[in-house]
Amino acid sequence: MILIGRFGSPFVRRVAITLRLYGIPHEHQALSASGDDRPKLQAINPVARVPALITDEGETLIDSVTILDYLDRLVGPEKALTPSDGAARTKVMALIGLAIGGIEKSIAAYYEMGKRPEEMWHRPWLDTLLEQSKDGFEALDRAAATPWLAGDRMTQADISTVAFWDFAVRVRPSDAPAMDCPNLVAIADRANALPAFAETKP
Ligand SMILES: N[C@@H](CCC(=O)N[C@@H](CS)C(=O)NCC(=O)O)C(=O)O
Repeated sequence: MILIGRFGSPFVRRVAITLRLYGIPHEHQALSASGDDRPKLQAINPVARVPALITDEGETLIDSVTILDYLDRLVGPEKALTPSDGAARTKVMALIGLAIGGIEKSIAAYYEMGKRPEEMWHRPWLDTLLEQSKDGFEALDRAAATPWLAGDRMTQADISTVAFWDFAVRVRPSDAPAMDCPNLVAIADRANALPAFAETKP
C-alpha cells in the first residue's frame, strides 16, 4: 500500500503513526498539497488533499477518517487502536472529536494567515479561530485520563491528539492566547519518545 502526503500534515502523520504501530509495510510518497506536486496529487485525489492511501487492491482512500477505518478493519478488533464497540469506543470517539475540533480551527487560522497577505487577514475571524482551537484542546486536556487519554492503553485518541497538538503548537502565532494543556504536553512527550511518533515528527 502507498501513503500519500508529507508528515507536516497532522492528518497524514496520524495515519503514518498508525501504520507503524500496526506494523503494516507500505511505501510513502511525500507529495505536498501545494506547489509542483499538486497535479500529481490531483491525479490520485480529485480534491488534491492529503492524506490518500492506495491499497494493495488498488483502491484509493482519501481523508484520514476513512483510511484509519480501513486500517482498523485490516488489523482486526484485537489489534485496532480504536475500540470496535461499546463504551470504550464512545469514549475514544468523544476524545477524537475534541481533538478534531482543536486541529480544524488551528488549521483554519493557519490558512487565514498563510494564504492571504497580512493586510487582508480578517482579524476578528482569526481571533475567533485561535480561541476555538485553544478551547478545543483545553477541553481535551480536561477530559484526559492518565497515563493515556482514555486510560491505561494507548488508543487512536492519543495518536490523533499528539499529531494534532504538535502541529497546533508549531504553527500557533506567538501573540495568540497560550493554550494551557499540561496533560496533552505530558502525553505528547511520552508518545514522541516512541519510534512511530519520533520517525514521523516533521
Ligand atoms: N478531513 C481531512 C483533512 C485533510 C486536510 O485538511 N489536509 C490538508 C493538509 S493538513 C490539505 O491537504 N490541504 C490542502 C487543501 O485543502 O487544499 C482528513 O482528515 O484527512
